[in-house]
Amino acid sequence: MNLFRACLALALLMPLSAFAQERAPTDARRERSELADERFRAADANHDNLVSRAEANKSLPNLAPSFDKIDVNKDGQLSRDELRDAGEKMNAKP
Ligand SMILES: [Ca+2]
Ligand SMILES: [Ca+2]
Repeated sequence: MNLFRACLALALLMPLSAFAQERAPTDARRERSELADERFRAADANHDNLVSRAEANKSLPNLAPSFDKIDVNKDGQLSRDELRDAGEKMNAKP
Protein backbone atom coordinates (compact mmCIF):
# COMPACT_ATOMS: atom_id res chain seq x y z
CA MET A 1 0.00 0.00 0.00
CA ASN A 2 2.85 2.35 0.85
CA LEU A 3 4.35 1.69 -2.54
CA PHE A 4 1.11 2.64 -4.21
CA ARG A 5 1.03 5.87 -2.23
CA ALA A 6 4.63 6.60 -3.13
CA CYS A 7 3.85 6.03 -6.80
CA LEU A 8 0.83 8.28 -6.59
CA ALA A 9 2.86 11.01 -4.91
CA LEU A 10 5.53 10.62 -7.56
CA ALA A 11 2.96 10.84 -10.34
CA LEU A 12 1.55 14.00 -8.82
CA LEU A 13 5.01 15.51 -8.51
CA MET A 14 6.07 14.61 -12.05
CA PRO A 15 4.60 17.62 -13.85
CA LEU A 16 6.20 19.89 -11.25
CA SER A 17 9.63 18.35 -11.54
CA ALA A 18 9.37 18.36 -15.33
CA PHE A 19 8.70 22.06 -15.12
CA ALA A 20 11.62 22.59 -12.77
CA GLN A 21 13.95 20.63 -15.05
CA GLU A 22 12.88 22.77 -17.95
CA ARG A 23 14.65 25.65 -16.28
CA ALA A 24 17.64 23.67 -15.06
CA PRO A 25 20.92 24.22 -16.86
CA THR A 26 21.17 20.49 -17.53
CA ASP A 27 18.04 20.66 -19.66
CA ALA A 28 19.81 21.60 -22.86
CA ARG A 29 22.13 18.67 -22.38
CA ARG A 30 19.21 16.33 -21.73
CA GLU A 31 17.45 17.61 -24.80
CA ARG A 32 20.52 17.02 -26.90
CA SER A 33 20.74 13.47 -25.69
CA GLU A 34 17.05 12.95 -26.45
CA LEU A 35 17.64 14.39 -29.88
CA ALA A 36 20.58 12.02 -30.32
CA ASP A 37 18.34 9.12 -29.30
CA GLU A 38 15.74 10.22 -31.80
CA ARG A 39 18.27 10.48 -34.58
CA PHE A 40 19.69 7.13 -33.58
CA ARG A 41 16.29 5.46 -33.78
CA ALA A 42 15.61 7.13 -37.11
CA ALA A 43 18.96 6.00 -38.51
CA ASP A 44 18.67 2.43 -37.22
CA ALA A 45 16.59 1.20 -40.14
CA ASN A 46 16.63 -2.49 -39.21
CA HIS A 47 16.10 -1.83 -35.47
CA ASP A 48 19.02 -3.90 -34.24
CA ASN A 49 20.04 -1.04 -31.91
CA LEU A 50 23.16 -0.46 -33.97
CA VAL A 51 23.79 1.91 -36.83
CA SER A 52 25.75 0.23 -39.58
CA ARG A 53 27.94 2.13 -42.03
CA ALA A 54 25.22 1.86 -44.67
CA GLU A 55 22.60 3.18 -42.27
CA ALA A 56 24.92 6.05 -41.30
CA ASN A 57 25.59 6.88 -44.95
CA LYS A 58 21.90 6.99 -45.59
CA SER A 59 20.54 8.74 -42.52
CA LEU A 60 23.49 10.49 -40.91
CA PRO A 61 25.51 11.88 -43.81
CA ASN A 62 27.14 14.42 -41.48
CA LEU A 63 28.45 11.64 -39.28
CA ALA A 64 29.36 9.18 -42.01
CA PRO A 65 32.82 10.69 -42.69
CA SER A 66 33.65 10.28 -38.99
CA PHE A 67 32.23 6.75 -38.80
CA ASP A 68 35.59 5.10 -38.01
CA LYS A 69 36.36 7.69 -35.35
CA ILE A 70 32.97 7.26 -33.69
CA ASP A 71 33.14 3.46 -33.88
CA VAL A 72 35.33 3.21 -30.80
CA ASN A 73 35.22 -0.58 -30.43
CA LYS A 74 35.78 -1.06 -34.20
CA ASP A 75 32.93 -3.53 -34.69
CA GLY A 76 31.75 -1.70 -37.81
CA GLN A 77 28.56 -0.58 -36.07
CA LEU A 78 27.72 2.51 -34.07
CA SER A 79 26.06 1.83 -30.76
CA ARG A 80 23.84 4.36 -29.07
CA ASP A 81 26.61 5.05 -26.54
CA GLU A 82 29.21 5.57 -29.24
CA LEU A 83 26.98 8.06 -31.01
CA ARG A 84 26.12 9.82 -27.78
CA ASP A 85 29.78 10.14 -26.81
CA ALA A 86 30.57 11.48 -30.26
CA GLY A 87 27.72 13.97 -29.99
CA GLU A 88 28.91 15.13 -26.60
CA LYS A 89 32.44 15.58 -27.87
CA MET A 90 31.16 17.56 -30.82
CA ASN A 91 29.00 19.71 -28.59
CA ALA A 92 31.94 20.29 -26.28
CA LYS A 93 33.88 21.90 -29.12
CA PRO A 94 33.60 25.66 -29.30
CA1 LIG B 1 20.80 -1.07 -37.62
CA1 LIG C 1 30.94 0.14 -32.43
